[in-house]
Amino acid sequence: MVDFTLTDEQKDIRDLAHDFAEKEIRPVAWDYDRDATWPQEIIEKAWEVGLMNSHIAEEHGGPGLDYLTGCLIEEELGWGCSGIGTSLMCNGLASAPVGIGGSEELKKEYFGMLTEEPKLASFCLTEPDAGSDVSGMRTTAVKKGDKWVINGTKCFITNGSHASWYTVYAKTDKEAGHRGISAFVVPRDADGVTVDKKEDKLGQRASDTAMISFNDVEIPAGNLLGEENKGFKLAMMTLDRTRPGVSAMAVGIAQAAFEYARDYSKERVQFGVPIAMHQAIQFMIADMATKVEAARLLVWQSGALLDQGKRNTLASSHAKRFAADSAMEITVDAVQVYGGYGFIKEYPVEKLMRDAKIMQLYEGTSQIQRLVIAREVLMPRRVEEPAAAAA
Ligand code: COS
Repeated sequence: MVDFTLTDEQKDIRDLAHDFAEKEIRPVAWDYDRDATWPQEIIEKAWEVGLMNSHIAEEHGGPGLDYLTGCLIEEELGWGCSGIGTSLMCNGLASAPVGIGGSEELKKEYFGMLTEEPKLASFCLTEPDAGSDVSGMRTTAVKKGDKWVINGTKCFITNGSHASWYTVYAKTDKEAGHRGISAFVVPRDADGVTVDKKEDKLGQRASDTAMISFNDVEIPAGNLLGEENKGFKLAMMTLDRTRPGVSAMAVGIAQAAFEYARDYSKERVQFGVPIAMHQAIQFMIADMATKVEAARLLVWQSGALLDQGKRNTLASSHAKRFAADSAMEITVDAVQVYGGYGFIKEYPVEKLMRDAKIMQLYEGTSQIQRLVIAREVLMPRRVEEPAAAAA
């Protein structure tokens, strides 16, 4: 039986997140966007009410929520403001490799940092010359006695300026391509870690995006995540787990744009009637509604598969590709429904259009999702991996 009914607990958490988005995020979101202000106060409040670190298991101090419930939270926060939502949710991305490959000691120490205080962590994969092509990274980690020494530069790191620790990917065998990458936990206060630059962005301006350098950074041997040279797979397994959530955030943006366009079309009068009476507008609103529904169902499917302990690579790429592209299309159409006013910052939808763009870029571009989908559809591959455990 297929049943899309949420449990009472899931409904309660979704309502909590919606309420938080409506009361704490929406009233200030446009100011934060204009000024690119860091939402520290909102992070502290969200942490206080239990909306952060949803996947961290109870034994490590988190709520241990399932992935589908995490998606419900992300959609609502994305509906409030996806820039602030990205800042709130980034701990999930940084934590996932620790949850999959970290030792018990690492989980205790680094998850503890996030659950005992409203602290942040970042995921450092991308480099100036290695975006979609992860194997092209140049950061290195060299074993010296009981330490690893890390050198390199990572870019586009969400929450990078404010993180207390980083999950860092580095080459441990330069000749071995994707089979020569390993992942590590690096504390922010280690000698040689520097935040070089904060990016000035088109959208999601309340989120922090930074360039981080690691200059002869020494970390204990035990900070290796999983096995040496298995970091590429760890990154792919991480993205399988986090793409449902980021897709949910795209659904949140799309839902917000749809609601604004729907309501405005009933108020704005042209040719003597509300523009919602014109079929050209009705069809745009109808297409927005269908895309939001379809994207949400793909998101739920990709999260539910994880909760069933099943591999969700194909489902999470379907969700990410469709939800991101739909959010872009819907926000562009929302601006169109608003007409000239849609182009003016005083009205809400141009921000949503700018915010939506990053959904087609981060955590794998829409083209990378199509690549994954094509491979999974044309040449299905058996990938052995542990069942999807909570972080
Ligand atoms: N889970 C587990 N293992 C996986 C996997 C997954 N989802 N996807 C691939 N693998 C494994 C493969 O089985 C293969 O294993 P072997 O070494 O045993 O052969 C290995 O990883 C390499 O896979 P593949 O040949 O598909 O790798 P490619 O170099 O062709 O890269 C893409 C694949 C392009 C899909 C990958 O590099 C990618 O996702 N890039 C985008 C990265 C990204 O999202 N960046 C955004 C920044 S993070 S915010």
